[in-house]
Amino acid sequence: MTTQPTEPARFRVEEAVAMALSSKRPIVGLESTIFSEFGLPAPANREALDRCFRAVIEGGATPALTGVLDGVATVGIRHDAAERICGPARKTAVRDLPVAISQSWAYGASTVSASVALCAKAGIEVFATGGIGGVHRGWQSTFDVSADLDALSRFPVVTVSAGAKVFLDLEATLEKLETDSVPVLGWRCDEFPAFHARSSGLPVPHRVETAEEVAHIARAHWDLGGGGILVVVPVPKADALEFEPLSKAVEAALGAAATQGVSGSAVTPAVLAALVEATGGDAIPTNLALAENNARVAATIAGALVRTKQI
Ligand code: PSU
Ligand code: MN
Repeated sequence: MTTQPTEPARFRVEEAVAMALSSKRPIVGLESTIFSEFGLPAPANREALDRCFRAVIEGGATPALTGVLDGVATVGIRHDAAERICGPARKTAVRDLPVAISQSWAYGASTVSASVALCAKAGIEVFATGGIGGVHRGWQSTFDVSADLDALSRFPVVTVSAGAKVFLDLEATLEKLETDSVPVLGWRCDEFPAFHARSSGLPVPHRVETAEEVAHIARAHWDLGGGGILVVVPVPKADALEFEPLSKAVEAALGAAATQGVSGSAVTPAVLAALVEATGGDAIPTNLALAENNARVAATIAGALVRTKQI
């Protein structure tokens, strides 16, 4: 009898996260794209990583950073790999995951969609990001709808985000979430937050006040066979940008991206970079503050979910 060659490990849950899972302690998933060259410019990306890790830990949970490293889809990338995480990457959504694994990409930075998929596979119930991708303006002709929305509807994970960026079509994004049966919960707010700004003028379908409420809604959703839940948290007041000047900056950013002729997965990183420029860098501290705040809220929700599981 011949022995089969050993398959290389393609999916790994690192030890700290594996231990937290087996002892039923709270865990918060984190994406890597926001920390890579596609998210925030250096050195803000490194600061974001440090602050998010700290917020999760101080909130009593274990951080589970996701990404593909040397062809291994990894959940729980350690903080000591921070330099690599903040370095050059290939943007990796769900559709790219099998390729990143098979072609052994050195570093595939996971977007929200890939991170939520990996969290679900590992059994992690809560995930924090800055802002989700959504339906792009002009979707009628480009068909550009982020795979984040599809992942939110498919995988049973609570995603915590500061809403979505104003360069998207936020109204269409909310419509798509409704079509896909994703409960959207406003964290102590009545309006869908516009990432840098606390509100967009669009109402959220439901408002919640506590992590326990979110946990009960999630359990009920999952009992009924539901997929993901989106919790939207407005950026803290002290760090928010005003909606009006922000909209102007967005127009400028979209114009700049269109002039460069970018399309597909390059659109979001290009507009993000142009937006930082158009706000004279004002967008960066706001982005850092909201990412940290989301990680903190996610940790409290992870704690509440663990408690409801034990009932
Ligand atoms: N929104 C942000 N910052 C980001 C992203 C979105 O405010 O860094 C990243 C996330 O990783 C998100 C991805 O999942 O962009 C969405 O890309 P696309 O629009 O190509 O689906
Ligand atoms: Mn797209």
